[in-house]
Amino acid sequence: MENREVARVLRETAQLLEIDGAMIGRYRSYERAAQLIDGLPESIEELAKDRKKLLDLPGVGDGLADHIQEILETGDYSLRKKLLKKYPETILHLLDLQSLGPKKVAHLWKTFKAGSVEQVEALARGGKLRDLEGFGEKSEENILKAIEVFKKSAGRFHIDVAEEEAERIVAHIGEFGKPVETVTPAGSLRRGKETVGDLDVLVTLAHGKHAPDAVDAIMAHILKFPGIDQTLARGENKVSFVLKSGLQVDVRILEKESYGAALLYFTGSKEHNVTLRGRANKMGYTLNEYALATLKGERPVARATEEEIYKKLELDYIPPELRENTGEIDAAAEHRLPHLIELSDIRGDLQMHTTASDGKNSIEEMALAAKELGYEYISLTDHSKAVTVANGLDEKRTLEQIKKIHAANAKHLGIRVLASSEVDVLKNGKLDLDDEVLAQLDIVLVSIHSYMNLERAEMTERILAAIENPYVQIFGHPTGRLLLHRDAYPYDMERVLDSAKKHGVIMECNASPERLDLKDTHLRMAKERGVKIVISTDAHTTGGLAAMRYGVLMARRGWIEKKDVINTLSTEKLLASLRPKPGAAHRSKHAAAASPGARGKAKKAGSK
Ligand code: DGT
Ligand code: CA
Ligand code: CA
Ligand code: ZN
Repeated sequence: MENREVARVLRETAQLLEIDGAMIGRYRSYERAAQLIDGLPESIEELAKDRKKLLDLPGVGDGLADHIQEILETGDYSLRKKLLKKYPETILHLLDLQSLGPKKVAHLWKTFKAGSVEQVEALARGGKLRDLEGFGEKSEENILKAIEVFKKSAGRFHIDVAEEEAERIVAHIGEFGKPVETVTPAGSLRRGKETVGDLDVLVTLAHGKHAPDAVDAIMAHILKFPGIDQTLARGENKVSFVLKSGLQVDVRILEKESYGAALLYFTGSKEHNVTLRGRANKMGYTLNEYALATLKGERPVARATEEEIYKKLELDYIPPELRENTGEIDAAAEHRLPHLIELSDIRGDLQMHTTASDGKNSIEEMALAAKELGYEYISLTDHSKAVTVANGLDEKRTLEQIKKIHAANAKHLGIRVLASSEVDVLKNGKLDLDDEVLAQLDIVLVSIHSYMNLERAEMTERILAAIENPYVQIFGHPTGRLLLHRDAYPYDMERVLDSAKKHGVIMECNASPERLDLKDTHLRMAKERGVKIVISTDAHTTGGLAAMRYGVLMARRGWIEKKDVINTLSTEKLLASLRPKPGAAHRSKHAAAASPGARGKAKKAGSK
């Protein structure tokens, strides 16, 4: 059983307990265990083979160890099952709604016996929630908005979830051995889309004569994949099934000769394919999942690789991330496709949290894990005080944190740790920390975690005010979207990007698979204006640092190149590329080497 699955069972138990009105400590312990297991770098299943190791985990006593064992053995948990006799399973969907916590869900259940999204929607539409204690008209509105997001995202999955499932399936199919030659995920996953509807997997067979029932045997093997919940269809060379997570998978088995054509077809997007087919037709060809062929006589001219097909169509090779029919085919014809950024270009990570706020690892643990990844620098961005739920740091604690970071650097960890903060942008656009403290930070990153339902105009002004603040250097997760949970808050992106360009503020592409924010189209807008990008993981654990690749995928979808991204630079160049701090104009070019203390007396510049 995967860590994620175990964590899900524990988390749902915690939520059900909270709805049920259990004591805080009781459900918190389940929630904490879920978080812990989610963040573990090793497999909980492996770890649990040795009970002592399980008990060594922070916060895991005998009781919890028993529960985890039970979940691993039975795939479920008796307390969760018991609670689901009392409440409908659909009540868990209500908890997915951004605007409803367990308290409110419990209230809705008690008052109306409402235990599903449909029921709550009907109540909200009927104006039945506004008079309820703790709700109100605004909250009714927010619930309806959240229900819209829920419906839109039903049946879609975060990219990391889809990727993990795909890896497991690919490994399983690979175990069959000959004549299976390649196993490749195509579809939206290959295009690096932020959420995935279903997996499309292609299996090729080696050349030569196979046993007549080879394909049958392969299909039978595929259907033995342990994660399968239900088989949907089994055709001549295609099987479809649904995994326990609810993710659907289509696997196609094909001859190697037409692999390129099939890969092109099933990678999509559909819109890219349609335009490509149009071009093929104009050139006297047909293009389908088997081949690029002459219109007359249907003689195949290219089919084994995508490269050959693009070449015959007189196009440069188009990376999957660009295949959205947003100008990539013209660009490929005119040899002006971007040279997309790659994961190996990344030299550091500029947003992450430690135990000082809501992270799970210490300064040194984060630094050493980042060093393992080959990075030259990281920047620690613990929350500021406004984010009380994340134990945000006030001025005093921020100064202490800076000292701790300096002390860590003094130990020569082999990686530079930059002192930063994820400073909250307050409702009025002001920052959550005093200028004197901001002046002490190596990098000032700001972001929004409150009042996300402002009207478009007010939100635009708020963000512009933040960008105009002379201390602000990076704007973190700029649209606040939580994939499958919360839409981006609306504001005038063009004005904000123009202002970011004017003031030299960097826009973040947050790599957390829950965010991926800025998204592709916004990144492209930023690039067109010459606004620089930073790709950061926002990791809350050492394991979270691995999310960088999702951010790079999103950046690639936004046509972003190495030169657009500041964390491809060396430490010195990176620091020199940031917006200069107020009062730093007289400083020498050796900003990177200057001691932060020397900047302590920076004059108070007008933050509005
Ligand atoms: P998803 O699964 O919703 O995240 O998105 P995709 O892009 O993976 O879409 P999917 O699974 O429906 O189809 C995979 C690819 O196969 C798609 O990108 C293009 C191709 N494809 C599937 N059905 C059709 C079709 O009816 N016409 C064309 N032209 N292409 C199709
Ligand atoms: Ca798909
Ligand atoms: Ca599909
Ligand atoms: Zn944040």
